[in-house]
Amino acid sequence: MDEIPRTHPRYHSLIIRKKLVEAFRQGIVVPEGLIAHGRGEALDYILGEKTLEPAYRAIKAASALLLTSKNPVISVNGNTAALVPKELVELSKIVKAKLEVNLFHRTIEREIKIGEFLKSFGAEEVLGIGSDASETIPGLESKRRFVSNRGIYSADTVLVALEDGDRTEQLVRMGKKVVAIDLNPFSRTARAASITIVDNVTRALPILIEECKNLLNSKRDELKEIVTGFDNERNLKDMIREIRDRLSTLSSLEDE
Ligand code: PTJ
Repeated sequence: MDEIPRTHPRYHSLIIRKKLVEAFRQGIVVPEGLIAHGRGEALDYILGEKTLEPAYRAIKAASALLLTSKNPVISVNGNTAALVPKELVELSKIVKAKLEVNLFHRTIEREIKIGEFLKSFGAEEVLGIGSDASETIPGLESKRRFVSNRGIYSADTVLVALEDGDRTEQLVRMGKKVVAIDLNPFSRTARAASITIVDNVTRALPILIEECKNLLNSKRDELKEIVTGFDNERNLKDMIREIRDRLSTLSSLEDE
């Protein structure tokens, strides 16, 4: 593959595309994952390709929630494995969360490949592969319904990224807390989740890791207060207002 010159104005964006295309050729990412990325890129442009204030607030609440959960699980799909494998493993170690492969376009070959890929970045155990995904999320038609008994099925908190709305809704119905990372503040996932981080997963995860490290030694009561003080609906509205204000500034004429 051609080298991308570091001086290219869209260097980072091109590197991310390259990672996804390589992971697609390796059989980790599905073609639909490339389409999903395109949608994400368009939304990221509207955010100005930076982490906005409401996302920082959601990240803080998500960190507190993950640190106070008994059985937190990080759900991994093809795109997240390709984009942030090192960070997924690091986060799982800091908050003592299990890693579970959960795919929309599920095949045993991809499950195994993603599991091995995460292990090459230091993961000790990866759930949800083959017969380990023997439990079923009720009310879900897609192959995302197959989950591990020790993982998503019994989790109290599940972190999902680039997810479809159906599973988030069902997980919440099962009584679980869901942390979603999604660039689309209007998606069903964003609205159904307990805490939605509207940001690019490539920016959000490193910030989430830092925030978890910052809060690691905080008292449980303080962490619980951060979680209960967070209102997802309000935060999503704040995010949409930020986007509106940004677009208003960009569209205003100087002499207005
Ligand atoms: O690996 P699989 O088989 O589980 O399939 C994964 C995909 C991504 C194909 C599957 O989950 C899917 O089709 O997702 P959707 O329904 O297209 O939703 C993806 C959401 O993630 C959309 O709202 C995108 O805007 C958003 N998104 C795309 N790229 C990013 C993102 N959010 C955060 N960071 C990104 N880099």
